[in-house]
Amino acid sequence: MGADCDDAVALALLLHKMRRGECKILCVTAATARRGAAATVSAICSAYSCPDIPVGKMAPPPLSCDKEDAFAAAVAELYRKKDTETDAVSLMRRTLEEAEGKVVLAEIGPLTNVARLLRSLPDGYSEKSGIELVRQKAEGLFVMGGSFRENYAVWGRAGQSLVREWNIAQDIASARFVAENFPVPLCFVPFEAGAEVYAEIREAENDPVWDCAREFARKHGLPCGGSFSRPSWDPVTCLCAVSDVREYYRFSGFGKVEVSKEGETFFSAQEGGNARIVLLRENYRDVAGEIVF
Ligand SMILES: [Ca+2]
Repeated sequence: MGADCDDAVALALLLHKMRRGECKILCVTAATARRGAAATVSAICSAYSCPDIPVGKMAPPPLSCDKEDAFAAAVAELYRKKDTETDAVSLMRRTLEEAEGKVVLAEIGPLTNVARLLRSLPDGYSEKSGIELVRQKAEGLFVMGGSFRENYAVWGRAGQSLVREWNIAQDIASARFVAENFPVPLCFVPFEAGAEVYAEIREAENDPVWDCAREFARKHGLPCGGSFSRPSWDPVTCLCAVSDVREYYRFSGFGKVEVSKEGETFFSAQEGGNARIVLLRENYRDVAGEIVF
């Protein structure tokens, strides 16, 4: 939260679905350590009528991208919200331990917190290691991350070089660790699944999602009068996690995703593999109609 405003749309979309009883958000954690990221999450949850959702903050060290911020500090200040002191990994451990059923995880930022969760040791919240906790309590993880050759023909980029996707690139070591070791099904929702799916964010009073979009547009010198359209990498990932999107996308069979040391991602079908990837159908851009918040 802070680098790109599609994160704000993704959170608002999940909150909209929660208010309609289509999902329940157990907690939200900031995936980067920039100032105001967790506070912006709190501002959006409050504005969208769910002020009691626990929020966690990423512990230091910060990622290199945390030097940049397009909107988080400004939105935090506008809504007079402070970053929580609750640690993201502790909050995820507590949430998983206390969950009655299986939990679906969605990651729309770098995979640092998820890798830390897997590596976490027994603590006051749970006697289980992180990997055991995830194995027992998580149904799966949807990752906005990577880019896969399998989609390039439908995307219109056949033969072009692979995109090194941003979330993976921010913390390649954590992405490699998660891809290799995640103990329940992973689903990679790649760059191309959202890059040409546009969500319109409309100007509204006291709407932190609009404020995120306006500040983002300002920072990048983009036109923004009355509304702002942005690609939907994160909203599409959250839709994959909570909705039936099979009209727009296919899911591969299981296999392994390999993350290269340079941050490229490769999928290979493999029996017993832990990962699937999302594949584009010809009409995938129409999923934009499902991004309601
Ligand atoms: Ca994001």
